[in-house]
Amino acid sequence: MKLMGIELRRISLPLVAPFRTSFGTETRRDILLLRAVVKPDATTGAGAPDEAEGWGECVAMSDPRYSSEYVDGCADVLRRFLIPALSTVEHLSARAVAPALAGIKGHRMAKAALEMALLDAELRALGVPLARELGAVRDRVPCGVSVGIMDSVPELLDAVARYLDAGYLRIKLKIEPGWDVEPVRAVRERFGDGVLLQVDANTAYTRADARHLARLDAYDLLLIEQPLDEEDLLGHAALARTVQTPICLDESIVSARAAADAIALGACAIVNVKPGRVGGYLEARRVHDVCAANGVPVWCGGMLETGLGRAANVALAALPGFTLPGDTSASARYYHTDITEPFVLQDGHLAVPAGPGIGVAPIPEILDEVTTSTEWIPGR
Ligand code: OSB
Ligand code: MG
Repeated sequence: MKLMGIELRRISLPLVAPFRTSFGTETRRDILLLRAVVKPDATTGAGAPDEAEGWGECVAMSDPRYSSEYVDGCADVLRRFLIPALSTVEHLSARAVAPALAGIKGHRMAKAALEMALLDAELRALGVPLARELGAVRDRVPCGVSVGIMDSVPELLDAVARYLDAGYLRIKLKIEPGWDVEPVRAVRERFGDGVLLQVDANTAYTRADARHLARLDAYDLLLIEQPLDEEDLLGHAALARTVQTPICLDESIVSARAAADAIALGACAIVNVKPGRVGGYLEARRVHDVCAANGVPVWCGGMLETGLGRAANVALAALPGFTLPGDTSASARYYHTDITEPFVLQDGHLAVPAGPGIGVAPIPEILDEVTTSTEWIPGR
């Protein structure tokens, strides 16, 4: 295909409730969307449109607190380096994006958004759903929900009760020093042993906290997600020998190679797969493959995406190695009004979109209402 250009579009969406993690509190999302306009190759086939459009969602947050990336930085690197780098590619395809961008170091979330937009455009032109392209084996996926740090345990119990009533099949509690054993104990006591329960520390602990974290073993958790610094693989391996609860990595897993290394070192027994964090959906599939080859279960993480990123995440979560419920919650968990048709929980599951590409698109009037800026970057 030929890249005609990319529209960078910034939107601002208020969250339904503040979301507090060990790294900060989000009350609204300032999101960078990409709209790729391409001319498919003449060989695409009879009936193929002569122009196609595809959407990408960049998962970077406003501040570099989850990872080093942040939304203004992503817009800058896309505009100055990543989009221009594609104009020199001879036969552009979604598969060619990552190799073409490999000379530019890091910036995986920005790269992932660009690849997603081109993948969506390419698959739409071909009439192929993303789920089929990735190798999905299910038409719906089981959903969990990530519950932020609250001001009090009673508030937390109310929030968890509402999510369980809504049908969520797994609860993840955000934890940090001072908010860990007590909220976990309270949730277990109130909702019983049948609830699938896990925790996420977003790197808030150190190796010295191993004995303290072992106290969580009493509560039959599915996993402890990213307790230590993202670069501390050996620390996670040591922790895994002290704590019985399986260690799951999020921030540390920035590629399929990082996943293979972490598994080989004994640093994790479970992996959270986030396409933005690993540079795109195609690398995310390779993370899945590496984990599957090692018998390591994976689940699909989330970054408070709109319906665009959610559609693609749900397609990924339908792959066979995704054996645990993901942070693929319904639109209403995040936003009063999503920019796509809302994803609605049915029996604790979300349906995998069946249309071509990511299978959803922004609703123009809603998109315009939440847009704060647009910028057109020509393909060459
Ligand atoms: O660590 O998984 C995380 C949200 C933003 C940044 C990091 C994380 C999260 C979540 C929420 O836990 C996942 C979601 O529901 O999208
Ligand atoms: Mg996490």
